[in-house]
Amino acid sequence: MDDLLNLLASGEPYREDKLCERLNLTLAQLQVQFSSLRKAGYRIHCEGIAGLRLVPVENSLLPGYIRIELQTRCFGRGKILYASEMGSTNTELKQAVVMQDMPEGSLALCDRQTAGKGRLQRVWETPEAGTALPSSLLLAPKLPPEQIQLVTLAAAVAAAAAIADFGLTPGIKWPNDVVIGGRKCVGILCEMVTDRNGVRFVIAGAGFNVNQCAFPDALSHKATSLKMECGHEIDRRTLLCRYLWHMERAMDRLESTGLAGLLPEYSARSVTLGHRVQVINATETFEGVGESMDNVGALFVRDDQGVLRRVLSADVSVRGVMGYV
Ligand code: BT5
Repeated sequence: MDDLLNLLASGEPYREDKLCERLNLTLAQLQVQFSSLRKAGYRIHCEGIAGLRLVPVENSLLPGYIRIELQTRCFGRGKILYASEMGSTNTELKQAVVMQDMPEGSLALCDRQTAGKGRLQRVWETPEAGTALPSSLLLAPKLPPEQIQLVTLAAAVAAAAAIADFGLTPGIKWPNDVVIGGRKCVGILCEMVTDRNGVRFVIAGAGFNVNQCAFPDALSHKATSLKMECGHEIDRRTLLCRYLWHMERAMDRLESTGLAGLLPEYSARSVTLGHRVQVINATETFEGVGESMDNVGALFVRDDQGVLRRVLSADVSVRGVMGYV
């Protein structure tokens, strides 16, 4: 079926006899493949004598449509696991990595996530099918172990840049939130897959709020969607492909020059660096100003006594003192 999709990806109509010849199939076998594609949700249009044509379906995350739009070298070009519903795309991808050969750049995507994970055992809500974009990307970062958590920053930079491509002005709240107007529109959760040689893969999970019109009461003061911000629907597939393109560039920079390669863009969008923040960890809460980051992505906060304190993402929440950001 993949070979057939690859041929149809050009968007040109193909005659059935030509397809049979190119793919070395009988007409009956070809028709079975077409019927499977239609069942999976692909739209195939009959253009009379010119043949059959694959017609794009807006907002669809079907792998064949994604492949047509990708502009990347590697990201999104591995295997694409897609289902209308998954528990967690991160968990799905992690299980696939253990069970089968998954190349870097593979993805897990769904329309509705029923057990989306946040950091620190928190829940990521993606209830309404087709309005959000829960995505997980398989990475094999060429980074020393102590810099692996910078992948989270790269994902935040890439997600923000993809959103900016739609004319919005997102900010990055250290370390892993993309926000607009003080409300969160993307959450990022990177998880590692290790073996006895160390980190084998990083699964970069990014949950985009795309076309939601409202959020449950508990989230309404701190969540927003791209549609709520720009007033119109955004195609999730186009957004995904922009994100993958920016993510590939961000990872290239991170791998070649470390944090220095990402810092200008990260700082320009940061709503934490240079801003007043409140740090909440298991034992205390303090306020100060986000000052800088070190080369593993830890945040330095100058507290109100003038002491520079190093904050690691794993064990704290950082809030702006004016509202959520
Ligand atoms: C995160 O955690 O922000 C990471 C979220 C990562 C989600 C993606 S979706 C694809 C992939 N598969 C997964 O299973 N996960 C990843 P954290 O910083 O802990 O924020 C979680 C908190 O954000 C929750 O406790 C809520 O307060 C809030 N929240 C939950 N759902 C939200 C939403 N849709 N929009 C905005 N905020 C939300």
